[in-house]
Amino acid sequence: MSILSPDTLAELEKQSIELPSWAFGNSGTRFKVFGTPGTPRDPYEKIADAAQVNAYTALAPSVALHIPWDLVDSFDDLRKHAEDHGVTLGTVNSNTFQDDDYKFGALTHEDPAIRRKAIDHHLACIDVMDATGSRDLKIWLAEGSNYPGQADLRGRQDRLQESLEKIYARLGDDQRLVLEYKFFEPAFYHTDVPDWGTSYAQVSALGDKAMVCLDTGHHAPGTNIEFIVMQLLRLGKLGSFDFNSRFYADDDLIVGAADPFQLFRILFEVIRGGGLNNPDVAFMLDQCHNVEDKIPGQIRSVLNVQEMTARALLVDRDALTAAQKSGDVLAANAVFMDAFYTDVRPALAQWRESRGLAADPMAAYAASGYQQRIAEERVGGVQAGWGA
Ligand code: LRH
Ligand code: MN
Ligand code: MN
Repeated sequence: MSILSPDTLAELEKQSIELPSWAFGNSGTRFKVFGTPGTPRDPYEKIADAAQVNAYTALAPSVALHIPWDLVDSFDDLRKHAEDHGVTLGTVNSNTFQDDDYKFGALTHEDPAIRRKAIDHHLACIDVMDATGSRDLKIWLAEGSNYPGQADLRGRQDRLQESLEKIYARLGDDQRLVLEYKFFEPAFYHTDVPDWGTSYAQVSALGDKAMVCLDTGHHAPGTNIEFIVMQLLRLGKLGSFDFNSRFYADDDLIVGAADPFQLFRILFEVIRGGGLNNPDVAFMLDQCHNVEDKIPGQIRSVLNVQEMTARALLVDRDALTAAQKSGDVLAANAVFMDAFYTDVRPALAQWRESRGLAADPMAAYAASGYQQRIAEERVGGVQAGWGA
């Protein structure tokens, strides 16, 4: 008898986690970008690699794009390529952080011509979504200021709202806008969308098709992220997750690597709030693999999310509620911790085998020879990476 009940397995079977195309390209820090043999040279190769993650886990059926990093001549063709590899194209991420014109802002800029340029970039992203069949436009803004007095905080907030209104107006009936917040970096004194409250205020003013994106790496140390998850679900405004982990700032490490217990607590609130396998909440990774191989890094990541989801589903909710209602603090905590400390890996391996998947996706990928093959075949050309 598995420790995972049929109901739990049914939930796990429905789970899907979108992969970021940029996780497959080279990345690094401002000190060094290390190249890796076999790194994709274009969006087509990134998608082929992402499809490997799905082939071994059945957890990652879609790939997010970042524009202009993933610009191609024909998005219809890219869509067909994805479908041929058994995946779909997902969220389209805009990029207003690598253009000299945006030094002092994009959607918030003082100059209407620069704002227009940034708005037009987002409209072009929606054109891409029309071709790829993507539902979500994800907006993260690198805008802010470094010194007190440098910028008119209030004016920028007003201009942001006006710019977002123009983008929102272009969305199709089945399309959405998700606004990602981040408390600092690259701006250090103030950021125009620093927290969930600001994102919530901005998207609420737009309408039902605008939601908040929560990136787990975008909070000050010690922030109770699961509380924010609870609140946004309660308000019906949690549109998507960017999963990763961090020790210090926006580290973009493998989700669940730094603090698996935090991931467990977040997923518990997702389940509690009805967010698991809810089409309104998109689960994505937003990570970079600087020193480890990228495909196994992504396989490890989706498995970490699956494992913590399984553990969170194991929480005995009736026993928890009873302990909470009776004020039995230690019993409530024990119910919670019992689930967290349950090793679900053997049960998940067994379940995978019963579905025709490899019991150990990491080992199966390593044994497949794919990594060696791409290292041999992908010679010449320029490896994809941030900005390429
Ligand atoms: C910003 C961010 C955002 C970007 C991605 C590359 O730190 O999290 O989601 O699009 O990194
Ligand atoms: Mn992100
Ligand atoms: Mn980030």
